[in-house]
Amino acid sequence: MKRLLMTGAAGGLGRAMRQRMARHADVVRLSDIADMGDAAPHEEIVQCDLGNADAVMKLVEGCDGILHLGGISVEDKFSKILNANLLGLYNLYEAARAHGHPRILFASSNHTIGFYRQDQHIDVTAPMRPDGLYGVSKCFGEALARMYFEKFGQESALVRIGSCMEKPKNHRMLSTWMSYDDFDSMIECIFRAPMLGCPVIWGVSDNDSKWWDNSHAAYLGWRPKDNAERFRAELDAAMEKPGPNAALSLYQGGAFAEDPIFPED
Ligand code: NAI
Ligand code: 15L
Repeated sequence: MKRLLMTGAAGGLGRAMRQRMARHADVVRLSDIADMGDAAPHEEIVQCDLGNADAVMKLVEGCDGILHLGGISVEDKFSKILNANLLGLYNLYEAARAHGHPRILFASSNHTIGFYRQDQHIDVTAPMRPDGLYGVSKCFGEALARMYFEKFGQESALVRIGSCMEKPKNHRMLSTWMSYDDFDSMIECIFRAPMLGCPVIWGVSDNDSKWWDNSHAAYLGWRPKDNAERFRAELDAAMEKPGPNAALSLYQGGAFAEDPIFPED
């Protein structure tokens, strides 16, 4: 790509992926509502609120791919989710429509299906079962992306990320973990594919205990290489396994299933 936009650049995943993005595009435009530090020679920095339609329209101009990581990433007050994840996503897709349909990787989440139990194995035909308002916002995002595909031909990958971090933090993440290397190779496959369409893809490494089946997306050629199993002994030594009736052991979305609806001020 000539110019890749990465939103959410100041967040956990954005910071982890930032340097790697240089191999995907000549110029990487970074954006977030928060401070992103100084730009490297191949970077452009644009600080803005995804909820600001004019700012997002300018942000997307000149980009031929978008890695959309920005937004509220856990359960929160609905007003915050509404601005960043619903209005923000609408603004992004409208800007993409106005600026030549750059391909979009939308960071969706396993919390779209968080109420499935951990003894169930599912594929992308399973009905959504969001485990909170955050999960609902990702269901909205997937539906919005799908509508822009059907109506305008806008291609997107709807990546239901499990837990993308350096290593799994608890026993549930032995199933949900995706390594940074595997995410990076997924990004490459998504932006290189001659034809993408609008697939839902599970963002998970090749974990022995994974719950999700990606066989429908084999045409993208993504072959995750990491396996969370190598962290099991370390986790066993570091913490007790949660009891069998804890949300962390019962639901695919883990503790998110127990989150309250956060009141507005
Ligand atoms: P994060 O919370 O660390 O980063 C999100 C970034 O979005 C933050 O830097 C924040 O300032 C920015 N942001 C929030 N509201 C904004 C607004 N109104 N305008 C502009 N920027 C705004 O989250 P993380 O872990 O980096 O995740 C990145 C994306 O991937 C999120 O969309 C999250 O929902 C999704 N995801 C991440 C998973 C993970 O394991 N890290 C798992 C599933 C989904
Ligand atoms: C998510 O959607 C969150 O953004 C992230 O912080 C993790 O908690 C992840 O899911 C998870 O389910 O482990």
